[in-house]
Amino acid sequence: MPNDSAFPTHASSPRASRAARLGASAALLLLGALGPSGCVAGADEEILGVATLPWGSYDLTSSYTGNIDDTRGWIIEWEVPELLNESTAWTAVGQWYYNIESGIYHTPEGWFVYYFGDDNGVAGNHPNCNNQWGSGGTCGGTLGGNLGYLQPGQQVVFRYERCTPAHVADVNGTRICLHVDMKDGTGWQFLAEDAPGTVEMYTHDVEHWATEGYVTPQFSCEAPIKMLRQELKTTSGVWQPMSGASTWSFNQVAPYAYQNRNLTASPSTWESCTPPPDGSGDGLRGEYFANTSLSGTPLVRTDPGVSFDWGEGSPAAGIPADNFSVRWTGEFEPRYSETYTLTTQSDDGVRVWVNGALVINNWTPHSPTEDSVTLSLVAGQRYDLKVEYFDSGGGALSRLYWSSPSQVREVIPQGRLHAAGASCSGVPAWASGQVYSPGAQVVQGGHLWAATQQIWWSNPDCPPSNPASWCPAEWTDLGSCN
Ligand SMILES: [Ca+2]
Ligand SMILES: [Ca+2]
Repeated sequence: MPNDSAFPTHASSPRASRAARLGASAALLLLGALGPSGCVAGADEEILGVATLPWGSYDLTSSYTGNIDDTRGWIIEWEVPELLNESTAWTAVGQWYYNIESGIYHTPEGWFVYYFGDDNGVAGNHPNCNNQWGSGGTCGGTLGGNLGYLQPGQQVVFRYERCTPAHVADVNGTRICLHVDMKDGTGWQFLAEDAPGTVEMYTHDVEHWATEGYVTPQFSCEAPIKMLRQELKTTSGVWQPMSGASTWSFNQVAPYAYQNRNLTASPSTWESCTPPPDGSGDGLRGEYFANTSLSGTPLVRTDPGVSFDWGEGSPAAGIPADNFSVRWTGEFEPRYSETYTLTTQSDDGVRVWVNGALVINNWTPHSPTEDSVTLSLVAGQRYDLKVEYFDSGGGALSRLYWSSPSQVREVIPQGRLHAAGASCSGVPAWASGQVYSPGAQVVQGGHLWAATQQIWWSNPDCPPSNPASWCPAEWTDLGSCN
């Protein structure tokens, strides 16, 4: 892989390996008799955006699960999407490997093609391709000419196959060549790559570097990212369409979604974009604890959903990178009356309750793992949801997906989640002249509060130094009461 300071390096292989490690378990539980509950979402808490996704998130991924060793080539054709916003993020729409990594890329300067490969002296041998990034390079972009900026709606074909002397002099078929057809009328461009024995094959439909200071790219569903055509070359040298739902596995993270997937067609195709908000929900109440036992006074915020990959980092200020726990509470609202599969992806432990019933329980330290439950749900009803999670060391990841016969798997989106308020039932009202220990909880002004310190009736620390007065500085606000 190249490592140029002006360009983010890619780590697709470890991510693919991690996906392969994900185990899956399923349980069947019917909750058709469950009714709606009456919780009201807290509305005054901070709403966190998708910028909480880590740098280099793969928001839409699709993986080929066939036997790559049985192939001798791959053609994949994409259409450049329309970007809805003035994104400042570096974005790959379509990034794929067939030993050589390539893709369609966007920076604030526009769309272009990039590729990485071993430099055998033929990389980027087209006047409008360069090789500024290690052994790979770009075609288009600031290079201009007839391989100038790609435009929305433009189709680009990537063709990988074993090189022949017609492509590269002095080769004997042991290298893989990448040909990129930019539909510019001047023919193919190509480069060579050694050692095809380590072939990988998968795509990331949206890989973006949206993080603090960047804007998450939004793609029009009218001019979406389109994967238009795929063909595989057999060992006997025949190109044939690539199809079959079992060939690709999909994973998507809000705000992106697949639409118009046709995986049983020949060739299989799909589109992806940023759908408009669905539902009026605000997310889930998130309580973050500086221990693995969900104890003590939490940091409280509203999360747009459960979709976090914190890596080796901390989930929030004041919370350690290891040995922390999170409780998300609220309700979720299905779109359809049918059987849903709820799936958690967690590192480490996770457990999920729906309408008070424990439906997923994997409260153990583990590497990224998937757990699922099948539920019969009714459209428009609100179901109580509680997710508890802990990280005991190393990487930390927590996601909550749903899928049904009418929708592909996605993180349960913000609009379909309704954050719980604070649970104030049985908590005493604050009273003047009382002594409160650290962590003691009271209700005051319709909010739940926890004492941040020992509070004496005569405590002089909090101006205006009236011990009989309510002093917010001595308390942590845990949100408005349910
Ligand atoms: Ca950790
Ligand atoms: Ca961990």
